[in-house]
Amino acid sequence: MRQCIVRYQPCIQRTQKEPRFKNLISSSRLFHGFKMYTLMSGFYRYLTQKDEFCVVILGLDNAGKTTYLDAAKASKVKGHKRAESSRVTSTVGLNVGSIDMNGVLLQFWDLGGQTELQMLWDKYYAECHAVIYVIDSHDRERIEESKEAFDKMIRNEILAEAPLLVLANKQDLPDCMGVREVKPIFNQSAHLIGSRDCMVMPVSALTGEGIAEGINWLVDCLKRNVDSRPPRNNENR
Ligand SMILES: Nc1nc2c(ncn2[C@@H]2O[C@H](COP(=O)(O)OP(=O)(O)OP(=O)(O)O)[C@@H](O)[C@H]2O)c(=O)[nH]1
Ligand SMILES: [Mg+2]
Repeated sequence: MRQCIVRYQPCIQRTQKEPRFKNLISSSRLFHGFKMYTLMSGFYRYLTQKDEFCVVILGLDNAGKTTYLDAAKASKVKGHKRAESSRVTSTVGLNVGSIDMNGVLLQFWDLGGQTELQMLWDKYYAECHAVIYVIDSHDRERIEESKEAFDKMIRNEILAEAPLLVLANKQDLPDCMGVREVKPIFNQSAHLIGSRDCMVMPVSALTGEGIAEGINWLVDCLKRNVDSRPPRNNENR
């Protein structure tokens, strides 16, 4: 004779167990979902993250630093409209701009060049990866003053490994000093420049001549120099 065993399961017990089981499944799904999300977003960040470098733009007042930054953006940023030169006023403090190119993000810090503002330059040295030094090639009277400010800057040990782009600006003006004239003056400081990457280039921030070439050179140097000055977003690699 077949026995029929009916287990007694009180209703109350079933209704208590089911929701607990369901909670377990849903929290484990949530956990895996979260893990997937973290993995996917980390992977996305890895694919899209760009090395970020900071470049400080220095030089005497009126050298053309702010005009240069505008020209640099015009040469590398699609759709950037140049500011009217009559609207560019002397920088007091800091003017910033960025360029996204060749897999890197360049952050430019254009500082004021007036004598009393030069004291602030070294506050930016620790965080910058390269220096652009702008010279007014048309201003023969202040070339020695510019060289002195340059020497003071490169003497600073914090900048020892930072690539240096020296721009003989205002090449569009008649009677300006060409690179052949500017280079020997700044080469007198070769012992201070040492082994860092250094290039003197003729440019016109007004016409845009030579601007893109300088930026390309700088980006190559920054990429080569990552061991001594790692990019901002990647300092722990
Ligand atoms: N002809 C000519 N003029 C230029 C050039 N670059 C800049 N200028 C002019 O030089 C003047 C000063 O330019 P800025 O860009 O304001 O100079 P700055 O170095 O930023 O000066 P501060 O902000 O005072 O340190 C402006 O009248 C510009 O139009 C250039 O390549 N050629
Ligand atoms: Mg300026």
